[in-house]
Amino acid sequence: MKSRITAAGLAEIDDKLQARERLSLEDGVRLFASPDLLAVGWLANRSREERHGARTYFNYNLRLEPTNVCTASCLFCSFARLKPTDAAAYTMSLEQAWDKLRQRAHQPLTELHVVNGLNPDLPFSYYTELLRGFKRIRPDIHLKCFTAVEIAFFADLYGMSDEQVLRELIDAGLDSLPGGGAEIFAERVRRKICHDKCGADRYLDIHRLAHRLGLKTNVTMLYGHIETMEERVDHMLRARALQDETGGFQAFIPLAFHPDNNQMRKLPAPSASDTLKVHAVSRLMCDNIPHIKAFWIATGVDVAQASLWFGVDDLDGTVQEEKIYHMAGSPTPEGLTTAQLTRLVRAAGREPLERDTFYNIVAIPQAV
Ligand code: V47
Repeated sequence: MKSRITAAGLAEIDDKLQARERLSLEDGVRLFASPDLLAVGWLANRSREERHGARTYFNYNLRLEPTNVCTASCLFCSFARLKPTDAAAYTMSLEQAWDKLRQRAHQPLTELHVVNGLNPDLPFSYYTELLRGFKRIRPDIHLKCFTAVEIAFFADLYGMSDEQVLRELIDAGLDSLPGGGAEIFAERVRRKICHDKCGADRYLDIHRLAHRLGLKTNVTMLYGHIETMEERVDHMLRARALQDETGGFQAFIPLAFHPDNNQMRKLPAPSASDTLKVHAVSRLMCDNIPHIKAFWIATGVDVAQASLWFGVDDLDGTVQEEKIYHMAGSPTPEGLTTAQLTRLVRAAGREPLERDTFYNIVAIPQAV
């Protein structure tokens, strides 16, 4: 492999990795520029195996999006509806949202992942009651709810500080924050694709604050639209810098842009090789974030499976009821069973493990 790494122009990067030196912005850009996908993947896989061996994680989770009414006008979004009167706009009552969990009483769920549009017509008590109700129905379930963008929106709308919002939500049962809303941190891109929601600094400040208050969080990166390779690597480096400070990120999650039914529909979707490369480079750049997650709904199931040799050690979970990607044209199933996840990990020659949100092992799946 050494000669292939050298031929790919990656010998210096390989030396740095072996000497445990950190990769720079230029190194990241060089990895993206390399035409040798397998060489980049090999480096990422080595880092993955150093940390996790063949272990590959997923969880038994449920996705819920109680409202898609949203004041923000992100160009890439196919889910949000600006006006509550729009035919496809919806807001669940608390009972309807709680019913979604009640209906899954037979499933051994360990996590509920909740995200919403930025709905200006709901009181703050909607969200605190939502969480309290979920915990009443299933006291053991982990509530991973509300992106940093939602936290910022709540603070501005209800006249609270970001810290007050987080403290009240924690009091109501919030256990961690998902990574959504990060998009691309670079100002040039944000101005174009998501100008009217919380900026990169506030996103990172809210994660910093959440970590200080004892919450774990994830961080995402929406790729494959108008961003440059430098901007991708800059994004990874900003996540890495915060992780140096707090250690509170559990997973870095690249999210492949889906172009259907949104204002950027003229753009092509990212290719499979770009997706594999983004995950591989994420593993190499974000050297202090333990898990690199392929969200199979975004990558597609087959590419997520292949990514297990390109730096990825986590496949999110069963998901179920996802709307954001399916409204943007994702052809993936609504959910996967733990048996299906187990089979696809094993078929890739990796070791499947069912985890909880904190990566404690819940079950070692038997051969199926
Ligand atoms: O922030 C929206 C993205 C995100 C599109 O924390 C789109 O475990 C592609 O954050 N094409 C929400 N992406 C999803 C998310 C997430 C997913 C999986 C796991 C976790 C986690 C978080 O979805 C948004 C935005 O970046 N998104 N529209 C689209 N058309």
